[in-house]
Amino acid sequence: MKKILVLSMLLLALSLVLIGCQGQQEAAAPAEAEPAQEEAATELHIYNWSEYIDPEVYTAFEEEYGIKVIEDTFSSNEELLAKIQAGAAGYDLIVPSDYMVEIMIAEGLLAELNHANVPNIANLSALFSDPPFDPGLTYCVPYQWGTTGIGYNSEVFEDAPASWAYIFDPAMAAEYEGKITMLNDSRESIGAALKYLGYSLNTTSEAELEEAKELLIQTKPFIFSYDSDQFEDLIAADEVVIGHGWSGDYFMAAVDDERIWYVIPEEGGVVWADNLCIPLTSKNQDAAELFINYILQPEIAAQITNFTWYGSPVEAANEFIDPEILEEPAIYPSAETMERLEWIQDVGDATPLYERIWTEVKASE
Ligand code: SPD
Repeated sequence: MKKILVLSMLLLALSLVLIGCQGQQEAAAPAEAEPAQEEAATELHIYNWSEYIDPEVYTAFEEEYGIKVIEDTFSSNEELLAKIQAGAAGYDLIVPSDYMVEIMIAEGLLAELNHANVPNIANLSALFSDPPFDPGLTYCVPYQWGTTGIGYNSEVFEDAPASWAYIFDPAMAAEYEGKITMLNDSRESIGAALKYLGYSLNTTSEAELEEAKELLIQTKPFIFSYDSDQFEDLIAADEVVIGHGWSGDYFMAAVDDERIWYVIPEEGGVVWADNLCIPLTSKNQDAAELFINYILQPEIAAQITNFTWYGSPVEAANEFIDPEILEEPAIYPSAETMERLEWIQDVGDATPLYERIWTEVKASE
């Protein structure tokens, strides 16, 4: 009798445990079975470079999908990285350059793209379909590309100042003292000095980087400002006559002021591509992918290039791009010129060295 009682109690305990487990499984089931549903987005927050899209593209997207686009801007990849690393969670799309995509992937800051939502990826040119910084376009889609070189006032320079010597050779720069700008950008400005010295702009040699630092410090008295936002406007305003900057920004300024022009230095410069990526913290991934797919349409991609004067990675856009842009060798460089250009790459452990050098250049008197 006692044995039967003990057995019954054990059976009762076991059933209670099983019921408890089942209850727990039932409670946990929805989270495991289905990912959290995104609410239909009414807003899309983009963190972009300034003046990097025709605002009409935002308006047309808003009208078509009823999603309001809110843009915030940054001036360098490092500023973008710092903001995302600090946990800024409000962005659905960001626009890092090539090497920064690599860094952000390694730091786990980006969401993988759902390619099923971005069928217009097929419109990309082969050159941009499988970039080394994001193989298979797992995380991002190339947005625009361009070069970094020299912008100038063609009334001051009869012949294009096609050498970094105009900025870095003290004898030449002295002639334009206080009338020169350089980008406020560690990798770009140290990169220009490295190119002038004949080194790779991805060097990790401390000696070469120290040499570039000394050159930048020696050049500083001739510099009006380190500026990545209005370097082209400063030529238009006659504040400066020459500067280090991004191709499209100078060409765009030339639409209103035909004295402004741009040249790729003979020593070479930077070729870069900026990319649309979704931060891991975005709550509107579907809407972000909808926008990416939207701007990959040939006519929209061309509209963006016709506004920014930067190259489009969408090959099918070419037939809609103004011939003046398509035929400009400083926007779509020849294969020969391309050989003189270098992509900025993630320099890994040497990154703090670049940052220290840039801080020292900026702090020097
Ligand atoms: N006004 C838009 C400029 C975009 C420049 N991005 C290029 C970064 C290359 N390091």
